[in-house]
Amino acid sequence: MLNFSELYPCSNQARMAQLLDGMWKFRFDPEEKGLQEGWQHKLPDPISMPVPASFSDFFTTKEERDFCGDFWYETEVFVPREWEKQELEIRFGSITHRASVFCNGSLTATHEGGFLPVVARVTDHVKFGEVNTFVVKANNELNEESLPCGATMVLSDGRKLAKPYFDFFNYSGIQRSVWLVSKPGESIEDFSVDYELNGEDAVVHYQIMTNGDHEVSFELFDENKQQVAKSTGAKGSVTVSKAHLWNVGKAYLYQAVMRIWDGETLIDEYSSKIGIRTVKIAGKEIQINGKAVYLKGFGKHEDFEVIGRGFNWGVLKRDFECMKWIGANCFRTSHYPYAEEWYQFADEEGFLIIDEVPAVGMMRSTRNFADAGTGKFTRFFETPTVPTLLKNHLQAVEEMIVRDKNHPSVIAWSLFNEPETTSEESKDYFTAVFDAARALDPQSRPMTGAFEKNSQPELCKCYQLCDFICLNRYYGWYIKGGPEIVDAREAFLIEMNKWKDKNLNIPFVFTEFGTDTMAAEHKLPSIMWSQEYQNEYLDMNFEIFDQFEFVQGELVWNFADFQTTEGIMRVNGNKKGIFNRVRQPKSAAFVLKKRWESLD
Ligand code: GCB
Repeated sequence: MLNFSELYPCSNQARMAQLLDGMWKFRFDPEEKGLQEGWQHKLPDPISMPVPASFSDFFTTKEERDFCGDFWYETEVFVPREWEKQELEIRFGSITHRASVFCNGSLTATHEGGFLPVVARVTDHVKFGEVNTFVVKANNELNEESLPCGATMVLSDGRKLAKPYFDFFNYSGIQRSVWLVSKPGESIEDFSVDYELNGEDAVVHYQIMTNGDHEVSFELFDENKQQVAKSTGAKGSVTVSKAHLWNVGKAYLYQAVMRIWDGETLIDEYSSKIGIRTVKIAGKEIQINGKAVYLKGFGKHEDFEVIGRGFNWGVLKRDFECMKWIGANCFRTSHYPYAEEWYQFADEEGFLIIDEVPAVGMMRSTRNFADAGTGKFTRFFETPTVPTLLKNHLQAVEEMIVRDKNHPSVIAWSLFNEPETTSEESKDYFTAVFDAARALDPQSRPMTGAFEKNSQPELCKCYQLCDFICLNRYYGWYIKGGPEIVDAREAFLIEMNKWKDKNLNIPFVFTEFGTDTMAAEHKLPSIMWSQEYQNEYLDMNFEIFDQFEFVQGELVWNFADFQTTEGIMRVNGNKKGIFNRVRQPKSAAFVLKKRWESLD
């Protein structure tokens, strides 16, 4: 059980939510002296820093861009006297990767993990009718106990440097919106919904979690704001007759309004959009509302010029427009849960999401791409750090499922990306993760994880945990690229036939396949890195996918070029985007558009 409410902030007659985004104060703390020197009260000699944003790409020196260690944020907020009888929380969409939150100098919350909300109860520390100081001490070091996994090295000049076991740049900071929330002492802490379709009608099972005993009501309103169902009690079921279902590309959202009552007097109110739909794995099919859907789309990143991983509505809007134009219906939140606004918009647009926990880098050799995929075994799940890693993994899974469970767009949970899966230890580890996750989702959505090349059918000990299997495969890129693509095709076919021979009778989705491609590079005949090669590679992959009826989806890697750690495998970032980093199409975008439109 989480000891804080993850509900997205809203304002109504019982609650107020004030957005604290804007220019904050900021300071690096390479010597880790901030706490002793009292920075939790006020930052000495701060610089300015936009929130939300990653701090790295604002700077013009490498020392600042690549900073690894402790860093601090501060803002001042006037808290009105009218809020005196309310409970107050400061809520960060995320702070990467760990944080302590201070209110007027007092520690109010600590949090591990950089991609899920940090909520601090500050009621006992704020001064009503006055300006209050909120300070955050954050840290972006990587290790093998936290998610995502990596290491931190110390350079000869004493500076720390992040060494991720993954390729995306270790963007850090307050990367999502911050809210000051005022709500009643007795309040709605969480709610969940689940659906059953019954002919033209739908039964909505609901549960409302409060921290008190007063009477609770639940109402549903349609898009014309007409009430379509009402019930009382913290747990119950309502029937919506002639229900409008939420469908792929055709979203329909009802408004759920929950209230706590003391007789006729309102104590608390919370409302949220919900979409009535079912998700089921039926044999080899992924079914939404009982109908098979083939997943078409992308693995993405939260990544853009200048703001790094910072949330931005404009980037979100452009990404959805590009995804609709190309005929996509799905994306995976590789490799961490995204800002909540992504899910809200996917709910509105009828997009499907595979929601991924930040369990990436659970194989030491992935820090060196030349090693990854070679079968080199690194005993990742046999080290003394594993119990703490598992604890943090379970916490992230719980926070993700609690946060995202009511989004109709979320159709599956991805509980890892490319870990070692061939040892008994990995099997034990992931069995614990899957068992915990299954107990958390009121909608019992399918659970999966993305497997890399070493997780071959005859070796992998973890695919058995999945309701459908996600494969990340690079035959024709990391394996037998360029002139060897004919052999890549053969090797790919051999692997696919091995999966086929297992007769698993469950769907497979390709969650990664792609080639690095320079947006300006053309070559006839093609060579690797040219636009022509990306197209040939995609055609080869599609020809294989289409031979196996259990392949029920293709999420190409990646939606757009993105920033990575520097190295010999990357040219100012990963260039596997179908769009470049500023969201203009490469030639492959037209290949995908043609195929995906024809698959409708
Ligand atoms: C992978 C990883 C992804 C990388 C990608 C690549 O297997 O899951 O994070 O970006 O390969 O391009 O190498």
